[in-house]
Amino acid sequence: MALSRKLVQQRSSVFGSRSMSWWRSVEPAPKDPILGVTEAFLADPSPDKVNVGVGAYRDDNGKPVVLQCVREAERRIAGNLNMEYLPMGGSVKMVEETLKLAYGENSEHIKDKRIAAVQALSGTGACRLFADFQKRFRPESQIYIPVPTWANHHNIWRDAHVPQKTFHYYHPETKGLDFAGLVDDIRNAPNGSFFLLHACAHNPTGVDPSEEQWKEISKLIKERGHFPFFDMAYQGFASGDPERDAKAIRIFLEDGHLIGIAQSYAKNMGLYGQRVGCLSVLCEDEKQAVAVKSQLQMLARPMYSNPPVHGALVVSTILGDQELKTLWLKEVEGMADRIIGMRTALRENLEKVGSPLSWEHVTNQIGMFCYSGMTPEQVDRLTNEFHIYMTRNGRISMAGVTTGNVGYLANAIHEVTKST
Ligand code: PLA
Repeated sequence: MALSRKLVQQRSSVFGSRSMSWWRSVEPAPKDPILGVTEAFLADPSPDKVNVGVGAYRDDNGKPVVLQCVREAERRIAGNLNMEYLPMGGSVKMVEETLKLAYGENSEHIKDKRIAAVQALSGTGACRLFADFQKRFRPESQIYIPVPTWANHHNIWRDAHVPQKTFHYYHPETKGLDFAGLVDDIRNAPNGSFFLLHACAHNPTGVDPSEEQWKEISKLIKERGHFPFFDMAYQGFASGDPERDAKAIRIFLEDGHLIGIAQSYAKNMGLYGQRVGCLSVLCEDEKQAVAVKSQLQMLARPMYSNPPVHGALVVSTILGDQELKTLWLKEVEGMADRIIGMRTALRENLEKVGSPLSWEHVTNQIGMFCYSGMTPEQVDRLTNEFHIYMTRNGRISMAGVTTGNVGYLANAIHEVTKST
């Protein structure tokens, strides 16, 4: 008896020490540069705190918004919903409506069934699915990513094991597009490279190419035989009109490119946590599109099997109904307008508090973000002294600025930038 107890003890200590060693080498991961800001904000008890970190739309009282069209769609759905699995490629109706937004209501490509498209786990999931697809079928290729870009782009293509290169995009001195650098990089990339482009409202810079510049970019990418992949996370947030914000994509389509697009309803329908989006790949013909779609599904199946149903149903209910779609378009415009108003207010307040610096870029930039030009050290002071939370690259989420906090924000920005 005593012996067997000893044996048990020995055994458990062997198993115990072995199981302890399994994760001994695991170090804590670095904080996410964007979502880590939200964590720090939530932990701060100060009543003055302001969160202009993550790109999440707030109303003028700083409250999260559920769009009226979404509320109405949910009302219509309620009770009619079963909880069955969607197909691996997601809701066919949602995907159909989503393609119209990107490729155009009367797109030939949709009619010709040349687009392989699946519902994706919002914009992130669409990018990741594409990155995995790229790795599987073009394993030798690399992806060119703009500098700067949404930080998660680097993680996504890294985890898909696609080698990354960067291309020039933003010019810190002019606070505008580095068009010459961008053009050079497209020219010098090996033929047949993948280029990641923000379709509109570039994150984090708020700087988009002009229509003329897009035309040149498109021609050059075609000449060099590159593959353009568009991340369209903010359709509607640049101009207030989703149709106008699809301009860059339409230019590429006119030029006869084969393209890929990641679409997201997180921002423009306020469906952040529902994780609803779409990945599409324009193919040479219907047969190829069928094959590509089947492979995208094949990638999804062992990862998450099939996408969530609720958000997809909300989207298809809204976009499939003229009245709700009109309401949605009005609400998107309303969100974009409030942000534009806050840009003007921030600039005016900075000028009012006597900042000698130029803040013209605050109103020139478009979309959800203002790329302020503040240094990481200045951002740290904003956080430590003023409880203002934002990413250390100086990006301000204009969607978190309100009539109530814009004066406080401007004053704090002036305080930390006046000695430069
Ligand atoms: N692509 C870009 C360019 C983005 O800015 C974001 C979100 C996404 C894709 C992914 O969005 P989704 O998966 O929610 O559809 N960027 C946010 C949030 C708004 C984040 O970092 O996840 C941002 O604050 O930059």
